[in-house]
Amino acid sequence: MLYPIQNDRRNKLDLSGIWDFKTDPDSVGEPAGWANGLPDSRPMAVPGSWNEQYEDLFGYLDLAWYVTRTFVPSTWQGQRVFIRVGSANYHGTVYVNGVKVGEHEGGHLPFAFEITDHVRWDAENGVAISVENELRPTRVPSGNMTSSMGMFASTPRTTFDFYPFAGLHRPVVLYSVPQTYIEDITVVTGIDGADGTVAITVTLNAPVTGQGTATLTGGSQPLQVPLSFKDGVAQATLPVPGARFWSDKDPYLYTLTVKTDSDRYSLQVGIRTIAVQGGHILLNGQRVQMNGFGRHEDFIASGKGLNLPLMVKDYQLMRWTGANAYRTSHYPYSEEEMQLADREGFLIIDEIPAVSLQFDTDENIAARLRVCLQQIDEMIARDKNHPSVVMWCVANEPMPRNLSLAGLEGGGPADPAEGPGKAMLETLLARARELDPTRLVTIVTVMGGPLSWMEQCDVIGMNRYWGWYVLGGELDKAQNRLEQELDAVWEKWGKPIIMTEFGADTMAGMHGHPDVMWTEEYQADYIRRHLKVAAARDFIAGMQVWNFADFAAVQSIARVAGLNMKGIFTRTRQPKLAAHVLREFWVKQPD
Ligand code: GCB
Repeated sequence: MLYPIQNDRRNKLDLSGIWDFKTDPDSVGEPAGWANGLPDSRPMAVPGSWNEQYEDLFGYLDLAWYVTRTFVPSTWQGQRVFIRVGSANYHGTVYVNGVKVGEHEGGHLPFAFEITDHVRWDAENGVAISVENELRPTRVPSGNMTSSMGMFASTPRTTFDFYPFAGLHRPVVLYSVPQTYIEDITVVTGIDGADGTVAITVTLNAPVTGQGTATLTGGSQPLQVPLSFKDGVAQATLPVPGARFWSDKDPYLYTLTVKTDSDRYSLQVGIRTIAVQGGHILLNGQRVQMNGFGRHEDFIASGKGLNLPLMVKDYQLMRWTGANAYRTSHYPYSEEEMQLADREGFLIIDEIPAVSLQFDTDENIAARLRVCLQQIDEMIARDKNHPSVVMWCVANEPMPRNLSLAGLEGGGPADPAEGPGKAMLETLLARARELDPTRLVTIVTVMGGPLSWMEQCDVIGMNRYWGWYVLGGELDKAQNRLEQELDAVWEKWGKPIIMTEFGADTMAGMHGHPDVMWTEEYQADYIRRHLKVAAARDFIAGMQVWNFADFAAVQSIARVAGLNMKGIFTRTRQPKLAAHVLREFWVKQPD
């Protein structure tokens, strides 16, 4: 799944802008021909979630239609034309000039359909996309489960703690490619002393024989290898003597250009390796700590929609805290984010939308497994060439049936979800490993979940809330329990541990002496203690605070004004006291 580009062989037309929009709660749009135009509509920005653009749409998650028109020039004629949607959450159906061209399940990942035969050249073309985001138990992530969260039940009824924003969240583009085109490129980099290697596999859309070249620029001189296509596939390795390796400290990017008789495609390449050894993560053979945040794509008005100025600002703020890493909690972020991370040198744990997987009935588990596997396939296909992506995460907080926040496993009867959970999680980890043996794999574990679920991970992700959900206001005891638990997990598995979440809700501007829960002082103290505990343990390979910024969650008595307030920054990106604590630890400042 290559990112569409414009060059001398390919064309790209970005349809971002104001589209026509109309809700369709009774599903009358298709028979009524809305794919050809909406009877009455209101303006809606694309990309963007619909929920925050109009007050009455805040809670609307059912079917809705987006329609726009675009001119397609005849200079594209003779090429193959596709429509590509960056993300439609949760289910999208695409129509071109009234004809249904395809549908896709699952948000946060791109999909494309060929539309060559439906295009009107040198004329206006109608594009309609219907999107719906119903919460269902068999979807990933799931909602509307029969089980309830008791007094913490939320509106809407998600199983997860973020607002289920709906809509076209990323750009919709038309692009054209030659009849025989480069369908995919896989780049795997290696290091041998001071030299690098760039191994390339190029796949064409047809099983043809032919010649091509791969050229790497950005070093002292361009390096080139010939490509010989057989059955539409060519493989070659470029040695890069005296290579400049990609890292969080020096995110150096080369440009790889693949050329065939008819096509040309360029992408950025960072030469790096990633591995684990004992309790450490090694980037280019050197120990690296992955410090930073769990985040969300979330902002006022744009919801989960691509917001480029916000993205640039967030990277600047993360750097200001000294962070060098983050997790795409709880779904793959935009391709533009990944490109910026390559350029800015962030180390990413890339996560599918498998938040709070439940292991209830065989039927439900099988339905979710199918979706999760599809999400892993699509995420790896999309992100496999980004040097910034160093780890695949196939689940966040899979849930035991009887969650007890008491912490360490043991003592009580085995949880009924343990067996089915282990089987499913190991299937997901195996799929990610099989598709990409060059990166690390993980699942992010919940407090009180079975330790056995960690067994097949390369790195153990631990979300722990000692001092917040458990032992709130008792930071001495909480610290003690945290230390015990980290040591026990290390002793059991001997693998690097990243604390993928720890945090305390904090109302910006609320102060306390003594520092009670919800005050800025409490969050600062809580974070400082966690970072000290980690600093004393060699097997902690990263500390990722929950969360980078306050974000829209669901309405419940646990979420003031519908916000999760564990941000180090507010939703409008103002620092809380704890941001300065991070700087103390993560930025080595001259006196
Ligand atoms: C978690 C979840 C995250 C929540 C967080 C919280 O463990 O992974 O999605 O937002 O806790 O703040 O409760």
